[in-house]
Amino acid sequence: MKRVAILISGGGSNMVRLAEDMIGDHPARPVLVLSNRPDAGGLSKAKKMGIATAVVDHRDFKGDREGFEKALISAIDPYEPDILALAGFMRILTPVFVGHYQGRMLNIHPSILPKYRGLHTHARALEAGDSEAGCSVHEVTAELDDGPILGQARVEIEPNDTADTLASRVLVQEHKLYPMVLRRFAIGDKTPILLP
Ligand code: NHR
Ligand code: GAR
Repeated sequence: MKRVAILISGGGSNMVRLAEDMIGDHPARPVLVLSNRPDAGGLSKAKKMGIATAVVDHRDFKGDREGFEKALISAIDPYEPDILALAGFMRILTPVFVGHYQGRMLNIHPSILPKYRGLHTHARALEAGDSEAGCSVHEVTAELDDGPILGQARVEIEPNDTADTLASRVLVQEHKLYPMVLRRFAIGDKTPILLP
């Protein structure tokens, strides 16, 4: 059985979907939900699901990203995770952290990579006049949103879409895609999943 730590910063809807999927014959189980924000809504959801939680507040490490990441590692490693799943985690990670969990870390990003790495993906897709948007699950490497793609899902952009309406339709696809990818990643299958 693979052990999964999930890193969040916000509401944690992707985290909930991953955790809900990890039951029965699933090859993995959630062992920790960690947030860099003490007020992240996902923390209480994880507690309700009986998952251990931890907080490492990045504001306690002003300007010291490596100090923050060493504290993250110290909070995570006692749980002996085999896999780290970033799920709306909003801090860029340096090679200190990425190297420690090399090849064991996934992220869900709200764009069809390689388009729109980084932040404000939906506004950028609308600004560019794109006809579709979506999300990607990828392996985390030292380069931001650049690791091997493990799955992608697409949605059509509608004429009246705003960044918010688009984000909520993409989120529905994230909730389908991420559990499918994690289930396969846990048994070592990295063949990309393309939805729909
Ligand atoms: N780190 C590495 N090395 N590689 C990746 O692929 C990463 C990563 C860290 C986070 C998630 C990510 C995304 O899916 C992710 C992928 C935060 C930012 C950002 O600019 C960018 C991308 C992602 C997450 N964060 C600001 C920072 O200074 C803070 C923003 C905030 O706190 O709201 O870290 O897009
Ligand atoms: C998701 O849409 C995720 O793709 C995005 O944040 C949202 C988190 O929602 N991630 C990023 O923007 C990373 N930069 P959730 O907390 O409800 O899962």
